[in-house]
Amino acid sequence: MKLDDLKNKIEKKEARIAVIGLGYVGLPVACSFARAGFQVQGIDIVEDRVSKINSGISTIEGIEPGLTELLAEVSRNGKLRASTEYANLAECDLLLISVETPVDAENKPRYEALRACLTSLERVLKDGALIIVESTIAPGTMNKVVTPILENNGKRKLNIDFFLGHCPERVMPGKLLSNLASVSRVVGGRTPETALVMVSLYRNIIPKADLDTTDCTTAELVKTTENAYRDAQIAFANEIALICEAVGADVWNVRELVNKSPGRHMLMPGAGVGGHCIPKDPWLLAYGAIGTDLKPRLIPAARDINNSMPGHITALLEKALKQVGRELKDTSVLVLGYSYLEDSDDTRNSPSEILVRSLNEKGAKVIIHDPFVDGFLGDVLMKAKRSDAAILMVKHSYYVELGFRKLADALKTPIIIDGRGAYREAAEAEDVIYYGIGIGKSLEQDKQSP
Ligand code: SAJ
Repeated sequence: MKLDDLKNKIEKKEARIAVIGLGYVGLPVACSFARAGFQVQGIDIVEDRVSKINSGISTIEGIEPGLTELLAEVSRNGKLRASTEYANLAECDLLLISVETPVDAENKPRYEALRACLTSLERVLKDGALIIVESTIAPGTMNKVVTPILENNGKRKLNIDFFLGHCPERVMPGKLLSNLASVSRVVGGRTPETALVMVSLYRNIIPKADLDTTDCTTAELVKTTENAYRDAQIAFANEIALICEAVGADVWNVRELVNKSPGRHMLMPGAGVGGHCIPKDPWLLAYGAIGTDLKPRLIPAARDINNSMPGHITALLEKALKQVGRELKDTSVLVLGYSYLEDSDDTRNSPSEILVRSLNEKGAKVIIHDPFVDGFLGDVLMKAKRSDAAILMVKHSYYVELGFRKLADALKTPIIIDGRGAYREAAEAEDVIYYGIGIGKSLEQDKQSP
């Protein structure tokens, strides 16, 4: 009966919605439901974030088309209210959780934020409420972590006193709002009836895309798998790049020809894998197997390969410096790109951060440029004039348009290490010492032979 009540309240837009965690996942969701006509109560532990949101100021970094205007509108008309107090959730029928779920140095999930949120929520939970976790979580988390906290030693009974679902986010920084409305979602309900109520809820903000109903465990697996899959694909491309370097071929040519074979879609090798989800989600997936006889092997191996790529870039630089009788110590190195992704200002888990740390540890003097990241802006050629070598870590359009020639001519020594295949033509320039991911040096011998 309670689920039917909930469905009716959703259809009449009388259901009160809570969104807990007002970051790059929660804030667009809160704004979207408010725009759809629901009364939304946002919760966040950061006071400053709450006050900015209540003043209609977006707290999401970077350019997010439409979000600032929408937030201004729904904060002004009162449809979205933010607070740090969970007491404000006592009247909420639907509670969406989008708090951080990082992994620690041992690659185990850190659920402190999730547990704290659930514990606070449990104290004020309205009878018959539906709680939906949007954060990415390891398979089994809904059953082993979320349910026990909310049942609170028998104080409540799942599917009697409250209902549970998992609808993992599929956000894309830079297009948070448009993506939220147009990308399909996996709608995992603890019961099939719950999943259907979730569909009626999400249809208000996702008008057309598929809302695929399933159970919670499947939803946990789909989200972590889709990102582990991408990580493994990238690791495969990186391993092929290393083989091409070893045997003297060009991985970019190999990749182009491989992808002409039906059903092949080899991704791009590169200087590493950063971002808010690809480096972490494979570990959440692998963690799901903890306590079983299965020990995942491919997932950790893929992570290991991708994590090794910044070190490989350093090795290529050391090879290039050796050619001119130099070593890393006291060499000025210009790192081009500090964000984790081209044409983005997002630096989370950036491979460049790992590279810079290792260059500093080896005594190099590091100069960083990035046209999107505050603190690393400035005239790239002026920075090149002070540098003995340049490493391209991020294929920003700005660097592609600049081209390698101006860069090489500005450098004190024309050494270019190419982590993203942006300057492949430099391999043909006699006056440039060029090393690129996946570009084998023996190509040089073929050219010099009569
Ligand atoms: N990368 C490579 N080679 C590739 C693709 C990416 O080295 O062929 C590197 C990038 O340089 C970056 C990292 O991997 O450092 C991640 O890049 P990404 O393109 O996967 O971008 P993300 O991290 O923003 O991934 C998001 C994910 N979306 C969600 O989690 C909702 C991912 O599932 C999407 O596939 C991806 O966006 C996308 O396709 O844009």
